[in-house]
Amino acid sequence: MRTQIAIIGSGPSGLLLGQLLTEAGIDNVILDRVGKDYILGRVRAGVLEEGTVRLLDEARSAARLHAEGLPHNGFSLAFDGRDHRIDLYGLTAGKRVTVYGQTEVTRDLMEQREASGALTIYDAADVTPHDFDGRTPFVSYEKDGATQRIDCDFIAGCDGFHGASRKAVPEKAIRTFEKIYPFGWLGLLADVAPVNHELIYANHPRGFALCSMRSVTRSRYYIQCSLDQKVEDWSDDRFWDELRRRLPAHHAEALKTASSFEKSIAPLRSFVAEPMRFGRLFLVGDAAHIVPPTGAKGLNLAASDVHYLFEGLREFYGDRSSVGIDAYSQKALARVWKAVRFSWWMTTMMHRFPDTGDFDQKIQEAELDYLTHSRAASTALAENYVGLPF
Ligand code: RFL
Ligand code: PHB
Repeated sequence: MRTQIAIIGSGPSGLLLGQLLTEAGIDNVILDRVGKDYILGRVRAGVLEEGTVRLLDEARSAARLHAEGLPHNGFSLAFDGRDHRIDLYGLTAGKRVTVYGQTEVTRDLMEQREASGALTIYDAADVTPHDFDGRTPFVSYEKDGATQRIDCDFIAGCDGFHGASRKAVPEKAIRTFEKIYPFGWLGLLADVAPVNHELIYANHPRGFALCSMRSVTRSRYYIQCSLDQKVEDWSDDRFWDELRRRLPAHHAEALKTASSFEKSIAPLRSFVAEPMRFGRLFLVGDAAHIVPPTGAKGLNLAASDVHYLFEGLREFYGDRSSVGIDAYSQKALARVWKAVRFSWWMTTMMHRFPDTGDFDQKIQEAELDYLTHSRAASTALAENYVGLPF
């Protein structure tokens, strides 16, 4: 088989890139090692920047997002028993974010891909990129007991942090930067009205908590937990009790609970691989970088990578110019590092670290107090949260 772009990974990066290419008349094939239902069973991000929504519009995959997504003009930073609202809309001259689950983004992109007739190969084992340092790259994989091969012009490695693309790059050609945080997030999903109409990020001596949502009837809550905790240790009742303790009293009293239908623990890490291009192989999204979820940036960074790569590929096929693809890594990384910094900063300010003492807690509270009372500091937070331009 032959295609122009072989895309490894059918997560948001691979699907969005595939849809933009298809719309532009550039042939592409997506391969994933798992099946559609497995991909749609993953519960992840919930906050979309305007740039991400714009790209989904461009991919003609945003109809349901516009009908069902919840525009948010602000969020709350809770500490010292009180709420402090960050007015995103007012501080950024009219920008906002949209709350709409990554699962739904993925579902919409998959449906649009199916309607367009573009090929996705699910349950492909041992997907491996080859010869990307030359002019004739190809991807091999195992399916139905046989080794298959797709020849292509370029390979897009959209296969997440644990994927095969980054691993195929020779060690001497890549540099990685990593920070592992000494805690995780325990997340819970339940069909119950959210405690507040906007998100609440809470700093508390017992640890961080986040009140988010998927709709007006579905809530997504997280609490910071230590890495030795197991999901089985957390009954719903234990989770709700712990969440209540970390919220200001008026929210704790208003919190409505229900049986959860998803509960999982995610470790927190910052990771960047440089560069993001190796000959005819490009790394995109989580395959190249990971941020802790505190700044809600992971999915949005995947979208900005896709934007830079898609524009480069469109120029390559449209104008026979490689200027765009040559600039991909540098442009993407400039935005990535700013989001890595922002996510690290939010994480550091909001969490209780194992060595956080009373002094460090006071410093965090002073920083939060400054942040919520200085227009300059709030503006810097808001500008990053709604997303730096791309
Ligand atoms: P994905 O979503 O991991 O998709 C990669 C796809 O590649 C496939 N794959 C392979 N296919 C073939 N061969 C292989 N060897 C393969 N290995 C893997 C996988 O099956 C999968 O289908 O990466 P992508 O597309 O780059 O998307 C990145 C986002 O998923 C991620 O950044 C976000 O979910 C991060 N994130 C958040 N981002 C936000 O922007 N806002 C948020 O509010 C937000 N909250 C979160 C998050 C991530 C979380 N977790 C669980 C890590 C909250 C959480 C709890
Ligand atoms: C979510 O709704 O899953 C979510 C929202 C905001 C974050 C992280 C996760 O910062």
